[in-house]
Amino acid sequence: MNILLTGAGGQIGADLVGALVAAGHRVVATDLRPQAAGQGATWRTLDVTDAAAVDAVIADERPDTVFHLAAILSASGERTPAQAYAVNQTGTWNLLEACRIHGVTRFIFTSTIAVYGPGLPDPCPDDVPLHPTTMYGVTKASGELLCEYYWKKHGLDCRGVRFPGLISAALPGGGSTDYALFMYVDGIRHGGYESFARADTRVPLMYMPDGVRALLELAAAPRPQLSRCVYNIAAFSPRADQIAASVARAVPGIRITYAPDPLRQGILDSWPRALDDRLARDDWGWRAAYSLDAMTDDLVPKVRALLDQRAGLAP
Ligand code: AKB
Repeated sequence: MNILLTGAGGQIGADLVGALVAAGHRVVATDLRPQAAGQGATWRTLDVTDAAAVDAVIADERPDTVFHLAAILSASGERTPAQAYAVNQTGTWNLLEACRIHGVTRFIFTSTIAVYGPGLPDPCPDDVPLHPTTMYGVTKASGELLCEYYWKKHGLDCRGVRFPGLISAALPGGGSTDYALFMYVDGIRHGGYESFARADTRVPLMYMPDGVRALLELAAAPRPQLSRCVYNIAAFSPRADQIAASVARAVPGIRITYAPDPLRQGILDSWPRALDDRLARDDWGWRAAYSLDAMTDDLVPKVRALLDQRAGLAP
């Protein structure tokens, strides 16, 4: 396939670009800043808030599938709501319009547990009233509705997943679930971490290889099998102190303490603690492969390698 990604320089793109190239697709990776290491993709600069630029790149590259990853995450979005609105809301609109105008076949949307608000059942099913508490959640809920609209009104085959907090060998970037990733990164580089989330915090999380596989499997699923546009997907929902124990098993001697940050803790407490992903399982055979401990065993060497590589690059 001819694939174009937005926000390809972010956490998901870091793993998805390589997976798409390895699967034999032609990949155009776009972001505000093109990456030096191309991973076999062509890189182009793209600001998704610029409608003319979005139109021009879609007209020029003529992708058949677009993976729309560009977004400002929950914690950053509360600090810069206007920017979150521009990137997440206007950016999604710009992409959908360009896809419609230039006849793109398929649009893959990355939604999130942040579309949910407080007071929902655990595990939380796909179809419940959505009352998100963050600009990120508001714009992603709206993006889901836009996907449904463009599918029903214009036949643009929009599909997406509601991602749990994703964990990978990357440096954290503005999400409220970053406490989980920091336990690995700071646990390894500093021997400990003061978590901005309480020890009993519990939200849905997922290891990135499962997240990337979910996008690839959903993108490839025959449309008649899909009963909706956007699906919950789930993996595991440990308490923060259970993550700490899992990291400590693989990195002995680390010290994790807890000093909740009101902004991010408030956001985390507004999300469901677990997701019901039955519809994704039934419709396209979704199954997460990694448990918390299996993730830890795979991730710790990768985080060490990332930190070594960055230390090597440091002046
Ligand atoms: C965030 O914390 O904002 C993201 C998410 C759950 O979508 N990781």
